[in-house]
Amino acid sequence: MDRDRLAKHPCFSKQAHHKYGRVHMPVAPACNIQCRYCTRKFDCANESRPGVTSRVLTPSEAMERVRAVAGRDGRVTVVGVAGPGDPLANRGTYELMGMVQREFPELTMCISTNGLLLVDRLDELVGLGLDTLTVTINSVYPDTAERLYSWVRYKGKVARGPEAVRLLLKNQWLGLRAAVNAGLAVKVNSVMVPGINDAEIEQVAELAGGLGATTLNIIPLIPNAEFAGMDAPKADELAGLRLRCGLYIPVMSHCRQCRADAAGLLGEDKDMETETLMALMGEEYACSVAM
Ligand code: CLF
Ligand code: SF4
Repeated sequence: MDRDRLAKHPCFSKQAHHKYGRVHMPVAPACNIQCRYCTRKFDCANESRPGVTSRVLTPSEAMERVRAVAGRDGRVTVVGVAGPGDPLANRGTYELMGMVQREFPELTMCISTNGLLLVDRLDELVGLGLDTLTVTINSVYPDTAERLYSWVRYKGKVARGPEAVRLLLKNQWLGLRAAVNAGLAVKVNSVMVPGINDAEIEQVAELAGGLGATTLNIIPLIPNAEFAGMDAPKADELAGLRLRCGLYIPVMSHCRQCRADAAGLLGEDKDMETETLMALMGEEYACSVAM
């Protein structure tokens, strides 16, 4: 991974996030697993705040948006796909990557995945110019994972229980190692769920750091779906866990839990409809000034 690109990535570099932004393309509606904290009406909870994406885009529509946002705003250095489902489970992700690679090779391509398909799709992703990758890994042990995931669909078969989570954990950890070995900068996201995996995230940190991941992002649970009645972690619990994990791997602390259609600097997001309106108004204003 090119160091200059990483230095301009708002998530991988804390210094960069005041100056550089990203645009997320919601081209991935389907998901191949069910996290117990996710309701499918919302953006992927592993990477996104639960605000519905304005709409799902086709790859061609997404490309129009890349031209409109990244083509006009030099601060946007990264095109990401982070939902609303799992990017690797949707052909639209790969089609969009091919288009971005041809038209905007200078932009960093970033994907966030649950990791189930990572080993299978890694060569294709690297061939399409992937630079940075996030894998959400919430546990090390199957017993814990069973409390976090209700099913996994792999190669057309739906599995539940120990068989399902063993497959998911194996693919996540093997995928992480393979992605690092392929030269990608890899971030691990862990959703902190009090009483279920909070005591295990230090082990995730140790393993991920040992395998060469670049950074760990601990995301506090946003209670939803089966976990709607649970408490989110308290700020001091989150801060303490981040400190302890920092012994093993650099820990990200500036994540904004973005929408799947976010655009601009982190935390400055507008939904896509507002963005379109602003662009139109900007054009009209420019025309009226020129006349
Ligand atoms: Fe998007 Fe994620 Fe890439 Fe960043 S977001 S796919 S790594 S370009 Fe960043 Fe947003 Fe946090 Fe994600 S602040 S939710 S860590
Ligand atoms: Fe939801 Fe993302 Fe989990 Fe899929 S991977 S169930 S979209 S949180």
